[in-house]
Amino acid sequence: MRPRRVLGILLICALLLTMLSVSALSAAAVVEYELIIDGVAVTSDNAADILGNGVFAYSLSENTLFISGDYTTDSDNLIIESGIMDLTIRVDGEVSLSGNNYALRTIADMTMTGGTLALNRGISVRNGATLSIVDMDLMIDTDDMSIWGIAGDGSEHLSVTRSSVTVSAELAICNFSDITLQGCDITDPADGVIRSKAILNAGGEVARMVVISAADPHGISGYLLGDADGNGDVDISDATQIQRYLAHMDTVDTFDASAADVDGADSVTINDATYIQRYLAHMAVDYPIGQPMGG
Ligand SMILES: [Ca+2]
Ligand SMILES: [Ca+2]
Repeated sequence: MRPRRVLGILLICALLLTMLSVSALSAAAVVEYELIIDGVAVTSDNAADILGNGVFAYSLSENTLFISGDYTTDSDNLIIESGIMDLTIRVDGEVSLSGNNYALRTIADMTMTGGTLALNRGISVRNGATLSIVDMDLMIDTDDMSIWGIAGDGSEHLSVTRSSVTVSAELAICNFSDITLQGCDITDPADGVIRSKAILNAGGEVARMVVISAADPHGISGYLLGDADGNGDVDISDATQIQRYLAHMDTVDTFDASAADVDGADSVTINDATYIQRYLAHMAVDYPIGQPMGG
């Protein structure tokens, strides 16, 4: 064989080796995220449909885990295990997750939001993380009374915003360094309080059943003084509704005589409409128009 030909073969071999190692590199470029769904590590390869059943999808660009269907497992795995910082879990529609271990454990700050999520096991928050539940309905009803509902490790934070949360478990909501509710309130137990890192019943024990209910759509309890038509804002239409009311003309279905009675005197009179007009004209009014009342 002539030397030039040998050189040519060597060059081709070198080229092939290079191509092989490039393809090996691209295979190795699969990224594994700190997210495990029922024992399956989430990677850049499977993120679009993690379990191959269309239920769980992770978007790296949105840092969001989408859940869009019911899922039941016989395994002893946690269903969702996350270490991703600031992960959002977005529930699409009404979804139920059912398993034998905790439904969810996070060791990093996480927001849950979206539709309605029903779990038969609890949520565990660890490592000082903050769990934020925002604009969703969450139900946890566990028949295994060794399982806690929504639980931290003592130094974690729980924040519930404009959401309805119903938890029935051995200890419903406990072991958080703080629990904050915005636009929602504890409605069960009736005298439930947030104290000692938990939601306690009137007897001072961690409640086994907790219901947190979203406040009215305007995010306040009761009503705004002067908001006669109940739309969450005080404007000229409130004065108009009062005038129609006094003239025995049709008013909106949401007409609120308590909100309309600005001065708290003689029920609803033309004076109340006048106070609203003065308020809208930035003139002095002796009553707290536009402020939340009642509730
Ligand atoms: Ca209004
Ligand atoms: Ca009045």
